[in-house]
Amino acid sequence: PFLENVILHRNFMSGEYNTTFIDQTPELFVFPKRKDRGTKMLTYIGHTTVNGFEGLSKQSKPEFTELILPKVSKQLDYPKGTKQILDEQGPNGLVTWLKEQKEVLLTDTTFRDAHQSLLATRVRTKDLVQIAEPTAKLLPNLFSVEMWGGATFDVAYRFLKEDPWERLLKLRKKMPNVLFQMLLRASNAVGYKNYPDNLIQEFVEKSSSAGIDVFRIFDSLNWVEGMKPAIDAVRENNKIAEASICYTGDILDPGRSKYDLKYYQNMAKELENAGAHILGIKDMAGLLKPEAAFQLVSSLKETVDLPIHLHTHDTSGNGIFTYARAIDAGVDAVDVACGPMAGMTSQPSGQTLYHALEGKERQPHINVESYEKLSHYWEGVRDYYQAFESGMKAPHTEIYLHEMPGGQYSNLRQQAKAVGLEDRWNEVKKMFRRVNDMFGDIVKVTPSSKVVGDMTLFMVQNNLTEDDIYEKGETIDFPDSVVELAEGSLGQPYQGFPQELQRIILKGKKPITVRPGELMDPIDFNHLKEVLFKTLDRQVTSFDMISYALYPKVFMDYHKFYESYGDLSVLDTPTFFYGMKIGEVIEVEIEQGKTLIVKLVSISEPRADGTRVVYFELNGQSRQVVVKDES
Ligand code: 3PY
Ligand code: ZN
Repeated sequence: PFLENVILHRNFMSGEYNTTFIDQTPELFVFPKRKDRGTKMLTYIGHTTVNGFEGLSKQSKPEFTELILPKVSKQLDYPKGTKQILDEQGPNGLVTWLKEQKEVLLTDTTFRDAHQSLLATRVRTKDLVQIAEPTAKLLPNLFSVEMWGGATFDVAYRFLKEDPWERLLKLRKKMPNVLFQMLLRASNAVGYKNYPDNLIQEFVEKSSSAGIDVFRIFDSLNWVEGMKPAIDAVRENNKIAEASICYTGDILDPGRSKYDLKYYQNMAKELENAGAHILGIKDMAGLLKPEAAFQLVSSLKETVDLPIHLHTHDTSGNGIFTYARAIDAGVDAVDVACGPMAGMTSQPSGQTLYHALEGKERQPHINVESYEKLSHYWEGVRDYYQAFESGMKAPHTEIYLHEMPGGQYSNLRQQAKAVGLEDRWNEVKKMFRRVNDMFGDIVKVTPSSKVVGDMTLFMVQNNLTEDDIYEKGETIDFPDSVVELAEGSLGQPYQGFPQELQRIILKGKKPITVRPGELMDPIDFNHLKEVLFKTLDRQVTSFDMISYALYPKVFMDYHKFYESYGDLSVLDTPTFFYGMKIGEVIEVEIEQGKTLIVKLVSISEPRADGTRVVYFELNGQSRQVVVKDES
């Protein structure tokens, strides 16, 4: 272990020691701890085998087929891609190049939104890193790979017990040729509330240096004012600001005049003036119908001089048709996912789009057979995560009524189930739309969509009607998130929050009208560093500081978990979720060239104190761990 840590590293010995070095190689700063890695890992496996994985009902490990990794030569150089264009020509050079392309360009979202939308964001770094090099070599013509942001950050720490920064650094090494794209919730960063401006700046700077190239920035209320600090920060770091409009309502419906073409044109112009390099259209719920896509893209093309990048979700089943019409109208790039991770609440399939555009001038220049090879891998990986599937089995056109974003549908359903409303799910969906209308027909995307969801569950659970809210509202304690929205803590909704309801919710408190960031004290990073140094008992990276500032409790819980169980990112996914079967043998490569062979031999009956002894062989030596049986 000594050899791998910092003291003998050549950069350290040569004196080139700085914080970037710590950030890029945090593993070198981990010094041996008392409890060895093997024991920690066996404790985790024992615990998971006996008690199951937190949040999943306990079941014995299913049989999975072996993953099929496409063969690509390690010796073969990476073909040059968009990353080289950005690095050599800068953001403006890249934008010029993008505008010159005849064919439609593709962003692949398999590494982020696809699994956020289908599998509750649960795909682990290991399963991404294994396919990273083949993806970069087989699909070098992608515009970008969306692989970070949105919910990935939070879920990585909270549920997968892994560090999202490490994911970024590892993937970057394996994919040096294609732009990396992330979803940034403007002043909400990768969280659910507004943060101080200096945290947004620090976040953008450090994620840029760790490997993000394209920042898709959106505000959950489409409030451009709230997006400016993030856009400025991205520009300062010489990266691409893809400032986005969140599409809501239906421009084809004359009854929904709040969000009409004019509204979107105005917002696009504002974003261009605010410094966008690319204009994103973020159709987070999949509401953009084909003809609407044609009209919207055509008119935005006339309004701004920016490339346009369209993102949709295929929930209704209309995704490909929507893209085809947007492509007719000249959209520059669209988001797709690899076949087995596409469709339904995810993005439309890249392969399907390729075939749909056969015979068309703008068919993307990708090797579709390569995409199919990657599909074989993803079919296998998706099975690993079957426990997190949303249950949606067919195209769902009701989306046009309730307007829930792709990632929220399964989440809210789970939340409804957790509070005993599973049988009333149809009512929940209806109420979601009711609440939208009560809130003045509001843009619904994280975190505003979560507020609509919270209010919905609150009303259904307490059997409250809309009339009840207006009649008895003074005596009702509303969920915190609802109060925060009404007081302006997430920013300002278009045309304001309905005043009567705002008064009822705020009960005399005055709402703010300025950008929440203007009222917040900046984060004192030096102080944070000291606190973390004392608590973590190791060198503190800038990444740790940002994560702690965004999610103090989540980060600390992750840290405690790591202290007890070590680095679990090395475990294969079935073992991570299901533990082991008696007699099973697994191999765990804990670092390059160092593999542990683990066999589960037997598990004792529960003892008087409620613990069980789990007997293993570790590299042929018997080892046992004591695990509390929580059943
Ligand atoms: C997110 O913010 O996580 C989203 O994917 C919104 O669509
Ligand atoms: Zn999305």
